[in-house]
Amino acid sequence: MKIGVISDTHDHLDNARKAVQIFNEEKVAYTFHAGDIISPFVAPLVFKELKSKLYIVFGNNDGELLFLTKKFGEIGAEIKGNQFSIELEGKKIALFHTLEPEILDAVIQSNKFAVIIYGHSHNAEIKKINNTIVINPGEACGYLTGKATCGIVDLDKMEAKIIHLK
Ligand SMILES: [Mn+2]
Repeated sequence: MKIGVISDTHDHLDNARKAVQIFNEEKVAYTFHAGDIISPFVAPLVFKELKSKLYIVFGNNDGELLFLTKKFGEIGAEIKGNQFSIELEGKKIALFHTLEPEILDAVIQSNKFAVIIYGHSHNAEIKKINNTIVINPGEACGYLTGKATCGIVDLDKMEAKIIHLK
């Protein structure tokens, strides 16, 4: 089973659409958004086309919390506050926008999660530490680094990849 991973879309509709298209083509079973969506209208304009279940946490730039929750709720997605974890096929996934480095390290070193997903830095990175895949899919918007990216994790193979959106 594959999961789609995306963060920091920051209202870039074209890149978010491309990511949704890739997630649909790759037939991901779930998609995780690690925050900084910004505008609620991104739900009906872009993420409505996503075929998989979508879980979202807020980022520090998400301000319209109530309307974001409402509009994403209308397309069947779930905004889970600032942090979220779920078990899929016996593998625990953690999702948050950011953590202090020492706290993030402690969560990684706990070995309790198969996959840890976060964003915020806008820098794409994949690490495998013990049995945990730690993935920052980078920024889907591409505004800060010039690299617009998302990610896909294969939970069966325990492999992750970064995908360039442009
Ligand atoms: Mn951001």
